Parts: sequence; C-alpha cells; structure tokens
Amino acid sequence: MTILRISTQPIEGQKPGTSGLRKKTQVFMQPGYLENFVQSIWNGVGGVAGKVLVLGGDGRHFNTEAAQTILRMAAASGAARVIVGQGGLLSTPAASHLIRKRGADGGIILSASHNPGGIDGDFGVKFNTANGGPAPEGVTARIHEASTRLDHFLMLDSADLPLSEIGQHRLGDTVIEIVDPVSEYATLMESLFDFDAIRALLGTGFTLRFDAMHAVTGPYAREILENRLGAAPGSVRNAVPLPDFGAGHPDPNPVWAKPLFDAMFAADAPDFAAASDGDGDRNMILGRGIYVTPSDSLAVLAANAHLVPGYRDGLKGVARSMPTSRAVDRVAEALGIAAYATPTGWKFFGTLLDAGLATLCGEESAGTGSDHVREKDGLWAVLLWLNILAEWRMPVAAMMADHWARFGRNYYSRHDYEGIDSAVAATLIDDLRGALPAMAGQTVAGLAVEAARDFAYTDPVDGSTAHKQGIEIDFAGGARAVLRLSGTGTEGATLRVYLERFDAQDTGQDPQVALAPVIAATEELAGIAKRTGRTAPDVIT
Ligand code: G16
Repeated sequence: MTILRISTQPIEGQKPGTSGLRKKTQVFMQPGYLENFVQSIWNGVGGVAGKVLVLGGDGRHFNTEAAQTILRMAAASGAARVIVGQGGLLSTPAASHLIRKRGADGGIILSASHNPGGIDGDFGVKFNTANGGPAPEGVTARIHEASTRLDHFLMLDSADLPLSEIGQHRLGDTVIEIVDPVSEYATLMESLFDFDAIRALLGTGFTLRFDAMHAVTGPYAREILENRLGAAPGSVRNAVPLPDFGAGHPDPNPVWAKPLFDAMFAADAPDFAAASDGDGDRNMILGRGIYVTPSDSLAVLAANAHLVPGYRDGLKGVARSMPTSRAVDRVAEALGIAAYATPTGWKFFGTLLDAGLATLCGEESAGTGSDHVREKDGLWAVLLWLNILAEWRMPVAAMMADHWARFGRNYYSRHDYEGIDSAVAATLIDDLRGALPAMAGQTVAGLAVEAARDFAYTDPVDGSTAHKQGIEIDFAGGARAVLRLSGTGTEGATLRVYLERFDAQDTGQDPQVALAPVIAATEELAGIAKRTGRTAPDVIT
C-alpha cells in the first residue's frame, strides 16, 4: 500500500480547549481539517512510529469516517498497533481504561462530549496520553504549535476496514485490533463494586432508570445494569447510540434530561435514576423527588466510598475543580484528608491521581471519577451510588438530609448565558479582573466581599502553572461567586456563573431562593443584564 504525502497549509484555530478540539461537525468534515489536526497530534507528541494507540468515539455523525481516516494516518506514520472499539465506539472512560490496561502510548477519542451531534451539531477530537488521561496543557500547546507549522500530512492509500468485525486486521504494517468496547470496562466495574450487594438491593423491589440519551453509554448500561446486575429489562432508556443522539442534547442535567427529571418527581417515580452524556463521562443522579447536584454527589461519594470494596482502605485525598462547591472540602476535613482545588478541566486531576494524592475527583459540570481511570466516569458514579445505597438501604432524599445534617449544606447553582457575543463576554471578565484590587471590603447588594481573586493554579506535583482560570469572589458567611467563560462551546461565548452559599442549620430551602442574595450581588458586580441584554440565564443547573 502506498503512503501518500499530501501537501497542506496550517488551519487557524486548531487549538484544543477545555477538552480537546471542538468545532461544528461540518468544519471537521471540510477536506483536510481532521487530517491537519491529527497530523499535528502526531507531530506534537513526537510521532507515532512503533507506538500503540487506542481509538474510539461516541458514535456521533462523522465518527466512523473520522475513525477510518485516523487509522490510515496512524498506519502511514508507522504506528505498531491501534486498538479500536467495535464500530468505532468507545466511551471516554472505557478508552482511558483500555489505554492503561494495554499499556498504550496514548489514544484518540472522537467526541464533543455533551454538545449536540449530527451534521449541524458538533464534533471533537481529544488526545489522551499514556496514563489514560486528557493531554495536559504542555502537550496540547505542542499540538497547537505543530498545527501552525504544518505543510503536509501522511495518509495510507487503502480501503476502509470493516470496523464491525472483532479481531486483528492489518493496514500496511500496522495491526488494527478491533475489540468489544464494553467487556473490559464491565470487568473493571466488577472489580471495584460489590455486584452481589447491588443485585440484592434490586431484588428488594428497588427500581432504577438510566437514560443513555441515545449516546454511547447505552450498550455499557444495558450490559452492566440489566444483564450483569439484573435491573428490570427496559430500565435503560434511549439505549441505542444514534449519530444525532435522537436530535437531543446529550447533557445530563435538569434541562436537557428533562423527561427523566420530571419522571422522578411524578407519583410513580422509580427509587433511583441517572443519566450520562454523549461520551459517557458525565453523570446526573436523582432520587425519588430529589435532584442531587454534582457537587453534593461528590461530597456524598467521598463520605461513603469506604463502604465499597474498591475504596475500602479509604481515600488518599479528594480534588474538585475550583468552581465546584466546597461541600466535598467539609467531608475531607472530617475525614482528615487533603482537598485540592484545580482549574476547570479533567486534565488538571491527572498528576494528583498519578501521584496518589487524590482518589476521588469531581466537577460541578457533572463529572465524577476516581483513580480507576484518568477520566471522569458516568456509569462508575452510578454504580458507586448504587453500591452505597445497597449499604444504606434508605431513599436518596433521606440520605441527602442525613448528609446535610452532618456537614451542613452548600447551596449551589450554575447559571449559564449561552451564545453571547464573544467581545462582550471578554470585556465583562476583563472589567471584573480590573475591579478585583478594590473589591474586598465593598458591600454589594447587602453582601460584604471578603476577598476576590483571579484564580491561578500551581500543580503541586509537576509545578506547572495555569492563570486566569476564573474570577472568584468570596462573600461573608461562606458565600461565593465564580465567573468564567466556557472552553467547550463552539458558538460565541458561554458565560458561566457559579453561585454558592453555606448554611449549617437551614438545609431544606429551594437553592435559587437560598442563593438570591449571591445572585443579586453578582449581578451588581458584573452587570450581566446590562452588558448582554439577557435578563435570565439560558440554563440553570
Ligand atoms: C469538559 C471538561 C470538564 C469541564 C467541562 C466544562 O467536560 O472535561 O473538565 O468541567 O468540559 O468545561 P467548560 O466550563 O469550559 O465548558 P466534557 O464532558 O465536555 O469533556
């Protein structure tokens, strides 16, 4: 087979964001766009000759075509082996696990995560390193740099491979190994959790519903929840991955998973429900009549993980992204373990997990995970919840009440303003940044500002630094607001406003009511309505 050397030119904007390179699907489908970026990855990581790679995606539109292209490019550049999920599918956590289990040098995950798919939706490419985690900033910077100097890419002149056929194939000198995307992952889950205990819980008439949102976790959830754990057939909904996610928005939150959310507040609600996102790394947890915020979920999991086989020895430490609520910090304090706050982006947890400083990590954006892989993991979080419930044998709402009685409640909400003018958004943040030195000591809308900062982070393991990671404003009494611009959107800018207030006594309020003073103070400081013309957020989680 011939290796083609195809001339190209740098394409502007091939700069990975919070989680890989995300663009409109049709942008990725432009001739040479994907090829340029993939060659930039190869160049940025020192080539792939002789290396072992993992490849899979969440099944969105262009997944298969992109997988075929990447296989031809890996072969043209001399990769020794590429391990591919059957049909080009792999959830993000399953890909992370395969990289680690097989000692691969890295992997490519085709996903724009929770962003909508389809020809008019989004597509994305993420590169993960040998530890199974998202490429750290230094690596993504090298990939971007390589993209600015690219003058050719290499492509094997070959036919498509039958991605549905499990087994070994060859492309030139490269072995292409097509594997079942689910089995290794399911085995890992069985090694961490007490499946007998969960089976026994389900045997008591405990009912559950899992919404796979027509995304990649469908086959995983069917196999684990229904086949291996015995949940009633049909417990997993929307289980077949579709290229456009059934025209849905595969983001597991109260807005985009509204049918599931509403079902949990109906008279015949199941005992427990959960949903996952496009690529299977996010989760939403619900009990009958209660939504558990991702921040609270992290805190509950940290407080109870020792009840579960995989975490019986206790946690080494916990980590959260800075905008995530401080609920988990209170648990860490009670447990006498360290709590780390990192910038937004799972990639920042990698060094802490690798160094054994943290066991559990979580983010307000519906991501929770542990050192079993180097990605957040939606189904893992669901299984951890189920295993803990199997021990507690009490409704989720009662468990939450118990948790808040013990630790107090960090009321929390995120307000998103989507698709706003990028220049307006940048000015809003810049102006807040400029106002920071004079902010502490002011009283705004009746709330005293105690401290305010532009969040910067120095990694305690490798000393790398990240600056300008969000404006963090501490109000008196443990209240806080964080403002930052999303790094995962593909249209205009998304302003995220994270709101938090601690209450040790009164833990039964509506979060939006409890947070009203923080919302008012933040509006006064940032002038969101005046600047953007938006009087209400597009999404409240
Ligand atoms: C990605 C990152 C997460 C981050 C989230 C939101 O998640 O992996 O660490 O919290 O984006 O980021 P932003 O606020 O910049 O939009 P995913 O699930 O999209 O890969």
